[in-house]
Amino acid sequence: MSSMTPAQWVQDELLAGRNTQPALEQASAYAPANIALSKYWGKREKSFNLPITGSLSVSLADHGTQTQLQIIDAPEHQVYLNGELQGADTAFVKKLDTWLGLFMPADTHLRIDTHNTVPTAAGLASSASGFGAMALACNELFGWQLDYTSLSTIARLGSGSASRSLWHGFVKWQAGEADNGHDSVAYVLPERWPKLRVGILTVSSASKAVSSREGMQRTVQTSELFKQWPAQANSDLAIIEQAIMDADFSLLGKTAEHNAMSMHATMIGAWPPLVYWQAESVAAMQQVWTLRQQGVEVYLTMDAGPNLKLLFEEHNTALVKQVFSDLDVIQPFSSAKQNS
Ligand code: 2P0
Repeated sequence: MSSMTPAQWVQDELLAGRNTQPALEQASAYAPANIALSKYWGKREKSFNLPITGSLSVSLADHGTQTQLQIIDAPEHQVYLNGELQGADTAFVKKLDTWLGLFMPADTHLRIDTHNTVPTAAGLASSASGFGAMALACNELFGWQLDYTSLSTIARLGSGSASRSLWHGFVKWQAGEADNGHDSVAYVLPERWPKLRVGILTVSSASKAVSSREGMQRTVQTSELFKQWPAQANSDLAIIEQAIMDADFSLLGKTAEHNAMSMHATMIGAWPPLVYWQAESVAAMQQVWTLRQQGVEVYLTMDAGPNLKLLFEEHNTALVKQVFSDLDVIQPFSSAKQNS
């Protein structure tokens, strides 16, 4: 346990010597969603969202969150999600209020307009891009001039996976060791992989019954299989980093799929069991494996939801789309998007 609260750490250390009042009336920012190739599953500390292991993701280019902030003369923050005003008692607004309370003067209120281009709460990492965009927009609003790696710590305090959503490209979030998380930061990798494709196969865009936050905690507390997880996660992370450096797609895909399936095994071994898959998810997995047996190199990964994310390279796009005609194919390294 840290001797400091997250708010004390943010104000006294991260933002020491920087503006405590907004410097602008409004600001806006965009952050991409991200898909972990080596997953974050399990915290060593809850209030700072500190992970047990590091993780590595690829950002989803134009699939993410655009957020606009404006200072308003009102008694509380007004939060609009995809154009709809959200009630003050919704989980989303409460989470945002808590996060803003880390640094926002008590008498300053914002109108927050946040637009997701991925289905909210469907396991497509919208809380990651949401807090990523908030962190970037607040950096502008206050004129903090923090570098992105420092900003990743404040994004993490909103949602762990948000620490990976500040950049395009491959992003690594290192676990760190400190109690206050000053070393639990993310950074972008220099490698680009223009031929890499991520296909989003939406089985259901309904909100999930068990949040990843709750699911992660239940797994850590009750799953015997979770004891095996940190060693595998650390090893997978190192292998994936090497596969990226070597541009070895087979190794990348195989390790990412194995990592995701092993994470789900820890969830199934929790009590009560945690199964985010639906029948359609399993049917789609079988189709991926059949396709692979037929010689098409395609791998899958899944998060805390029923949807699949397929990993393949450009030359297999047509063959993959023949089987999954509704697939939303993303080019993480499309030329306009740099990994910075
Ligand atoms: C990931 N997930 O690495 C993993 C894989 C879900 C499965 O990060 O409690 O919403 O806010 O830190 O970031 C989802 O967890 O959880 C997640 P909190 P978060 O992408």
